Order: sequence, then structure tokens, then C-alpha cells
Amino acid sequence: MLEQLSDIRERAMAALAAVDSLTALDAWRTEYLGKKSFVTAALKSIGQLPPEDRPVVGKAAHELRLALEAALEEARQRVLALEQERAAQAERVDVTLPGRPATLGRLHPITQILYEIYSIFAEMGFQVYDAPEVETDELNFQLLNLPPDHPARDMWSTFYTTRDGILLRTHTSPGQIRAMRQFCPEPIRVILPGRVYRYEAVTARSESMFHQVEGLAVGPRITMADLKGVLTDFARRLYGEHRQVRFRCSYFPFTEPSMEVDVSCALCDGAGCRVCKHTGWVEIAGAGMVHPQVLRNGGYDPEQFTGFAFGMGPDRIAMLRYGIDDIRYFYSDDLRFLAQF
Ligand code: FA5
Repeated sequence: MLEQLSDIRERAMAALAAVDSLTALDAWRTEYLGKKSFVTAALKSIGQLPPEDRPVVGKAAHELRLALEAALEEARQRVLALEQERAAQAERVDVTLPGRPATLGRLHPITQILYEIYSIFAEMGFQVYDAPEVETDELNFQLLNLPPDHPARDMWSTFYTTRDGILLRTHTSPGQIRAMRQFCPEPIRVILPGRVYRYEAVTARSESMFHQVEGLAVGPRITMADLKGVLTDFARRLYGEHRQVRFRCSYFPFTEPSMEVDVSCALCDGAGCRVCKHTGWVEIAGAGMVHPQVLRNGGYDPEQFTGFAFGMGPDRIAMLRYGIDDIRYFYSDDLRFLAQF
């Protein structure tokens, strides 16, 4: 028995020296100090030994156990240090490396132009009024003097939903009726920004989805001079004093008289290019005095109130502003383009 105990001691110590992880250490503890280990068994069997052998064997087994326990504790410290070293190696960070810069997002160029438009009109007393993109045929057309078979509907062909009479708005003008019905009989000064949709061919200057900013002023003594003054002032503030503005007679069923507003082309400076269709001018808005019937549809008495309205295209305004010769860049999600603004 004594010989066996001394064999075990040698084997255990040799095995412990090779242990280099906490898992291996745990296995070693089970093998040499666990319930089924030789030392535990030896201590338990002392009672069956002849009485004269008991003190010697008992002392030797007990001493071996103490020695193994002490060695285990020592090895635990060594293995812990080893594991820490290993973890430090694996998770090493080179604090001298330059950091990875966080890429900052930015506002889409159209959003930037919209914010600029809001602030110019805010200074003139216009507040932003939100109207839905999914509209009724009644508001988008009928209450704007476009009954079902009106030929001017062709200019504003749109996308229809499966629900009868519900469509994607072709312009922000239906918002005029909504604003009038909400504010009547008070005077109004609002702009209505948002997306509009058209069923038409996509080209360098026309998209099937684009933005508009509608403007509407209703009051007791509003005239065409107010409209021209507001739009001229707007164009100068946005593009600078040197930019030329011109008004052309036009036709819209919901304004009378009507006009179109052009700004001299910033891309070619009036010489002619594909964006201005070689005319030197880019149309940025339709406008006019609100038609008496439209005022009535909004709840106002046209004998007491007059008003002006305009609908401008911020996409084209942005093209002029930044010298972009194709509207499709705005919606192609190309970061090489978008990151420039
Ligand atoms: C209208 O939509 C009228 N509702 C504007 C209006 C409002 C007139 C109030 C009178 C009173 P028009 O279809 O011309 O009009 O569009 C207005 C502006 O939107 C144009 O001047 C142009 O700048 C822009 N626009 C029109 N079609 C497109 C398109 N396919 N892509 C990009 N911009 C467009």
C-alpha cells in the first residue's frame, strides 16, 4: 500500500506539471483527489487493515492528500496566469492604430432644397400644411374644375388604386381644397410640399415620381401683383439677384388667369442645353389666381375673397441650383452622387 501511494504521488505530480488549462486541471483534480481516486479509496479502507499497519498507512495517505491539494492550489495559480496571458494575446488591441472614422449621413439634396424653400416662405408668412399623397379623384380633379372627361386630365395622367375614385395625386393642388376647408373663413398663407406621381415617360427632366411645393394665399384683396412679387422674391432669394424670372401666359382649369414661371437656365446660362430644351429657360412653376369656383369649393365667397396659387417643382429647382443635367440621379440611390451634397 505504501509503495502504491508513493507511485501515485509520482504519477500525479508528473501529470500536474503537464496541465496547462483550467479544464485539464479540473480533470486532474477528479482523477487524483475525487471520490473515486486512489487516495480517497485508501483513506476509506484504513479500517480494514491490520491494526498495526493503520497509523503508518493512514498517515502516509493523509500526507499524500495534503501534498496533492497543496500542489493543486499552486498549479491553479500557474494555470490562471497562463489563461490570462492567452486571453490578453487573443483580444489584443493596438491602441496606436488610427480609428475607423464613422461615416456621417446627410440630407438628400431634394430635402435640403425643400428646407430652404420652407425657410424662404416662412419669412414671407407662409406655414407648411401637410396633405396626403393618396387622394380622391374628387379632390385631385373634380373640385379643381376637372370633371371626369375634361381633356386637361391627359396632362396629369396618374396611377390608380383598385379602390374606385382613389388615386396617387398628380399634383399638390388638391391640398388647396383641404387647406381652404380647414381655414375658411380666415385668410390663408400656406405652402404644401410633398411627393406627386405621373404616368408619363421618364426623361432627363421628368420623373414619374417627383416633388412639388404648392403655395396658396387667400384674402380680401389679393392680386396678381402679389403673386408675381412673391415668386420673383422667392427666385432671387434662392438663386441670387442675377437670375432672371419670366412669366408666360398659360392655362390651368383651377386658376384664372394662369401663367407659367421660368427661371433663366443656370446650367448653360441661357445659351441652351438639354435641361432647358435649348430655350435658355427652365419652367419651375405653374401659377395663377385661384378660380372663383375653386374658392367656392373651398368654402369662400369669391365676391369677398381672392387668392393666388402656385405649384413648383423642387426637383427642377435643385437641378438648376446644383447644375445637375439629369433628374434621374436624385432617385437612383447612388452614393457617389448623393455624397456630394
Ligand atoms: C401643376 O401640377 C399645377 N398643379 C401647378 C399649379 C398649381 C398651377 C397652382 C396653378 C396653381 P405642372 O404640371 O406644370 O402644374 O407642374 C408644376 C411643376 O412641377 C412644373 O413647373 C415642374 O417644375 C414640375 N414638374 C412637372 N412635371 C414634372 C416631372 N415629370 N418631373 C419633374 N418635375 C415636374
